[in-house]
Amino acid sequence: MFEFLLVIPTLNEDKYIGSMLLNSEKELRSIYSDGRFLIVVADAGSEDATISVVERFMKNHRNVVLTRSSHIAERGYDVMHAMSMHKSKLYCYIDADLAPSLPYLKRAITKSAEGYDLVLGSRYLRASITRRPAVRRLFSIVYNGLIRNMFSDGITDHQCGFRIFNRKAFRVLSKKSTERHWVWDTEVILIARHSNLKIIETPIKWVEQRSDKTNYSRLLRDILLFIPGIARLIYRFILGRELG
Ligand SMILES: Nc1nc2c(ncn2[C@@H]2O[C@H](COP(=O)(O)OP(=O)(O)OP(=O)(O)O)[C@@H](O)[C@H]2O)c(=O)[nH]1
Ligand SMILES: [Mg+2]
Repeated sequence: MFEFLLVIPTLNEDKYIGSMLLNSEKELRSIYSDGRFLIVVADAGSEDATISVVERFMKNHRNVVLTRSSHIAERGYDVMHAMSMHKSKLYCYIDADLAPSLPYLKRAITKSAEGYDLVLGSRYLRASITRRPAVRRLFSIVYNGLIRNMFSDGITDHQCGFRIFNRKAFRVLSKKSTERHWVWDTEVILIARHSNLKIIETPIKWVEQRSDKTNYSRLLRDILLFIPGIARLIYRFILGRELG
């Protein structure tokens, strides 16, 4: 059994995956000096150089593996599937473009060791460092406020791609999770609350690297995708249709 399993979901990430692998491997080796950790890149059929960058890295690092799916828009499912392939004490996922958050990993792992089942990275705590295009940031804050009020969960960041589950949390989530893409990040929190798991948020550093400008067509696509997803979450977690 591994001490720590890190899953990095990817879709066309050749700009970021190299430094993400290098830095996460270095960080995990400093925390787990016995090397009992595994990094899994869960790729959704990248058409850029992501696969070749990962395969090159794997030649010199035996604790890195690659899983490949041919379906896009199943990030949550891909992460859970990659986790289910390996036994570990802790399961973590971090987005490929979040290398700046890695120095915060040790602190998050300490929270797991203190007994929290779910440790959630957050961009909106006092100690977090966040730089994002203004419109994206505004939408993210509105989304989080909306979900926090609707589900009374007290969580500041429902969509951060930096999380750690312990075995108990992973077992519960694999049994109850049904969302497959972006809404999955929010669903995870609601399932955990519904199942009385211990949850804590921890600060991260999030520096938007892709662009200083908001991509409006992507923003619109995301909003349209979230509306039916939130409706499903309301049905399950507010109208009480979630089964035990
Ligand atoms: N497996 C899988 N991963 C995906 C998919 N779509 C995106 N990803 C990965 O999921 C992570 C988060 O995606 P991002 O595009 O960074 O999403 P975001 O952080 O909300 O948006 P940005 O602000 O543009 O960074 C990245 O590592 C992506 O490569 C997908 O369909 N399948
Ligand atoms: Mg991102």
